[in-house]
Amino acid sequence: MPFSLPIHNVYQPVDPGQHFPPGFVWGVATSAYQIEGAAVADGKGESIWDRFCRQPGTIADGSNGDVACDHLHRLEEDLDLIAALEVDAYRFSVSWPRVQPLGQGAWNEAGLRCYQRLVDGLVARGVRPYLTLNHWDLPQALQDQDGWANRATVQHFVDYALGMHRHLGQRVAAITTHNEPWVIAKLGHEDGSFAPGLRSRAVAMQVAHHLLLSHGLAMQALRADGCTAPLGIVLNLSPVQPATDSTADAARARLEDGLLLRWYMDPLLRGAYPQDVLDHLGADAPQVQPGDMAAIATPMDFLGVNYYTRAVVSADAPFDVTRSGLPLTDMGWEVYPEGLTELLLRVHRDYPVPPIFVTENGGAFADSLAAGQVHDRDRTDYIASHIAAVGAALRQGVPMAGYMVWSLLDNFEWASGYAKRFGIVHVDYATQRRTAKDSAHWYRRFLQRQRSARGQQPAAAQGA
Ligand code: IFM
Repeated sequence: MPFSLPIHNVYQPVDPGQHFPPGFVWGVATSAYQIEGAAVADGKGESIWDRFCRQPGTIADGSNGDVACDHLHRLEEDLDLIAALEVDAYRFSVSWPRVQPLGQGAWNEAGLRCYQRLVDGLVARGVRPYLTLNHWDLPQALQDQDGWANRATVQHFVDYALGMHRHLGQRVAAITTHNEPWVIAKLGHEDGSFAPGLRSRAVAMQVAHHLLLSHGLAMQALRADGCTAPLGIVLNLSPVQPATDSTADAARARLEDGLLLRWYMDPLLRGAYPQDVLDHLGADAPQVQPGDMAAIATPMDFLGVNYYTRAVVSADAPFDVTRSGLPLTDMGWEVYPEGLTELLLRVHRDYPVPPIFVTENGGAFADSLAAGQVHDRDRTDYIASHIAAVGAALRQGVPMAGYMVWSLLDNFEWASGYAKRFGIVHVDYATQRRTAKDSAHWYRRFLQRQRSARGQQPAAAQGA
């Protein structure tokens, strides 16, 4: 194998212990805009993130994803790297404007070839491709027609989903429609801190509705087209806890839980928006047409959950995380693995959930590269403790199907730029050299121990 992970003594965190069941999927995850680079190459269209990054003051370090990890020019090296980790699965996203520059109409053959090479390269190495259709980089041409706020974008997304299925055939192991619709709606259209940088709650809620509707309609269209890959959506979820036991804080926590979790889980799994949130939104509630809610509730094959931390809310002031006493990641997020178990138990208790993947989990920590090594004890502890939290949920009956580390590589962390490093593989952006951190070595050894406990070979060795 051209890329090897030299064995050296790495820090051993508390072992997550549990032997996960056969078939449990272990992976690593990325997204297109955060790693690909080649932003204007080979006929790619402009995305809303290409445009947003060019507006002064939007990105902490003034950077953008033009080069990022230069992944598309280093595809073979990165494929070897993924295989060397001995993961079962690689979760990636397709850049919609790379394959369909205007978001409708003509397809870009050069862009499609990138993903055909990626999928073929994964399959050839025994790694299962988990494809996400929308990880935020909407074609700017569609944004010029109001983007996700425009109901017409729903049908464009369905056409895009069908096109990708026809081009990639049955080689992908699973298809996710959207990654984190809450982020697109809230940060992109209400807070304005993410692309496309709009600030209207009414628009944000209409966007959320169109994302959910396009998810349901795309799943229906894909299945009608003969797609046999499991289909689902990925939500960013957290337990929302009141800062104190006051009635006001409890009410606020209930509302925030409604906006973050129930606004998405209720329509997807119960076919209706939560009434208390609709009442709170009043005139900002979205326009819903007959048949929309049934389409959104189209049964899914899996649910993806991205978990990083808990949310603590109070009625009158933002909660100061530094006062909780919990360790914080470089993003300022509390390290709270028990929140993942709590969250998984709750969604299992409250909803008829399909099998659940933790599709993202990981930590940004400041790293230092010295003598070809990165001793990222904090990140290793973070990942190990959250895997243990998944194991605890599994033991209590939650139908857990897999776990994927965010992220394979250090990458472009959206409005935070390149300063925040989530990768288990270090990227030197000046040279694009990749160096496996201790967390990557630990993850591979953990997976080896899991397999040897079950008498299994890695997927790559099985030629899966
Ligand atoms: O980097 C992001 C990813 O794109 C979506 N989920 C959260 C990650 C960390 O912020």
